[in-house]
Amino acid sequence: MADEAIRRAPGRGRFITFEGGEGSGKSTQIKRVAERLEAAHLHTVVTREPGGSPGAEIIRHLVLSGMGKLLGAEAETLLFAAARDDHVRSVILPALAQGTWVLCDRFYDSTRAYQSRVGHVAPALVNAMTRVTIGDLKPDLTIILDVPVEVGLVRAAARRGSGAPDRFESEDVKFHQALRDAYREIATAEPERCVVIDANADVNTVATKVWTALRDRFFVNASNSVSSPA
Ligand code: Z5A
Repeated sequence: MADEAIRRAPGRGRFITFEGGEGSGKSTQIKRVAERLEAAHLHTVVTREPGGSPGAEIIRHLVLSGMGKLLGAEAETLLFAAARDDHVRSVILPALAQGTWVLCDRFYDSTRAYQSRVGHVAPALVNAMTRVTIGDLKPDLTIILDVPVEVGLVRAAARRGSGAPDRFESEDVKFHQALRDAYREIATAEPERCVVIDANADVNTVATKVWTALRDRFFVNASNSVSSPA
């Protein structure tokens, strides 16, 4: 039924971002959505931030190693911005221009949440960087996966196994709780773009909720359809 509705949807791409705290299940859910869209013959690109393009992946390595933190909060923010600039220009905009659906694991809300709201980097700097890197580009839909901090950290630790935690995984519980609050604030401020999903459930249950959010936004009610992403 839903897949039939997809086939009848206008043939242009959409830009969908997935956000949330540590271990919220973004990668897992993006994979499910991509499979479903592809099954409906909608061309889909799955990408991520920081990273997603060769240049941005180099910066990702730098940031997650903790090097960016050593440079200071503002410089680290500039690294995320530089990665985003390359990613947007070389991957996201070309894909959207070709009508491809772009599913992105984290985007500018991560900078707002991690660097600005929790990291206390001045909103003026973050906003200026956002203007420079993305211009008019805005996600058509942002899915925010919400899980209690303890649940997300246990999931992330289980996945990591005996590997060392990265720069953000090493932060304390207070940091991760502040992040969760930050994402809720972002969603409250932009309800037309953001959908918060309770991700403290099994993978299939969360996938159903995520798919319902997509279906409601893009495929069922024409009044919910969005303007061109380009
Ligand atoms: N960052 C920033 O500070 N500023 C920015 O502008 C940007 C990013 C863009 C990138 O980390 C870090 O960069 C990120 C923010 C910062 N910091 N952190 N932490 P990353 O890309 O390496 O990792 P991540 O984005 O944080 O992803 P994640 O939390 O590690 O994972 P996830 O994609 O949300 O979850 P997952 O991989 O799908 O699932 C995690 C595990 O849980 C895995 O074993 C799954 O099988 C399991 N899982 C998933 N769903 C479920 C359910 N429903 N039940 C049970 N288990 C589940």
